[in-house]
Amino acid sequence: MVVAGAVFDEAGRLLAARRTAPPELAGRWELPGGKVEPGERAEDALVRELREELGVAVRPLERLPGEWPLTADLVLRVWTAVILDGTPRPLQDHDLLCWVTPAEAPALGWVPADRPAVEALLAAVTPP
Ligand code: DCM
Repeated sequence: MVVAGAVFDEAGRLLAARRTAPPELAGRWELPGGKVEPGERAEDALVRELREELGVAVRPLERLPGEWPLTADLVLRVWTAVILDGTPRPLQDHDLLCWVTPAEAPALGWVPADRPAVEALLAAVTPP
């Protein structure tokens, strides 16, 4: 499983991260996250991944209903989350971060799995 964070700021903007790898995904935007390790809880993996990738401490809030296929054996699940500590920076896997309003989000070049997830997110979530 791959877990990703729908991180909102206090203005209701969503954090998007631009991937640097693999080549077919480089330059496309995603909700930051990564693979759950064996024996790891999904929410713990999300906290770990966002600390590693962005240098922030987050609190997962709620899982977005649904999951989106990545590969034959991987699915993407998404949690809303808020930053408890730190300012996100692209430390690994990304070269650029961007806070987008819900109105701006659909125009980003999302990685394929994330586009329907972001559409579901924006339909479902009233940002804090
Ligand atoms: N992935 C994705 N969307 C995300 C996070 C990850 O499509 N929001 C994909 C990209 C990789 C795989 O999941 O193929 C593992 O992610 P990572 O390389 O970040 O661990």
